[in-house]
Amino acid sequence: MKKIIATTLAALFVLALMLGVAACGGSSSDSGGGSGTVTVSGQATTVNIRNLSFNPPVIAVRTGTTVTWSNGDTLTHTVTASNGAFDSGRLEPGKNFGYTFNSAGTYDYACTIHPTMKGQVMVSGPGTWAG
Ligand SMILES: [Cu+2]
Repeated sequence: MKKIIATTLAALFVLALMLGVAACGGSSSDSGGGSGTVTVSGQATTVNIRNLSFNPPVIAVRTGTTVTWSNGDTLTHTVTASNGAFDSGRLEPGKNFGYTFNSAGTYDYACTIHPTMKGQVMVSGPGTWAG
């Protein structure tokens, strides 16, 4: 009987290890940290603000695309382009800010309240959208 219990415990331990590894892998791919550029194929996309970061931090879009920043954080942030192209002003929790990129180029932006919050929008040639 003791052996059965020991075997069961060992099996549970291995199972817990596997679940732990799976959970770790899931959360790291979830955070998107350093996972590179997210290419947007549609004419509109959303960047979520939470935990003092822009998600995804780097996106690639076509001219004519509207990007909406949605502040899902508990703090007020700004979405401010370093080249002055756009500036949300103080974006309170739950508020959105949208900007349509009509000129190709690379747009670096940051939160002026929390300068470590940075993002980038890369805009290339005209997009073709059905309808
Ligand atoms: Cu901020």
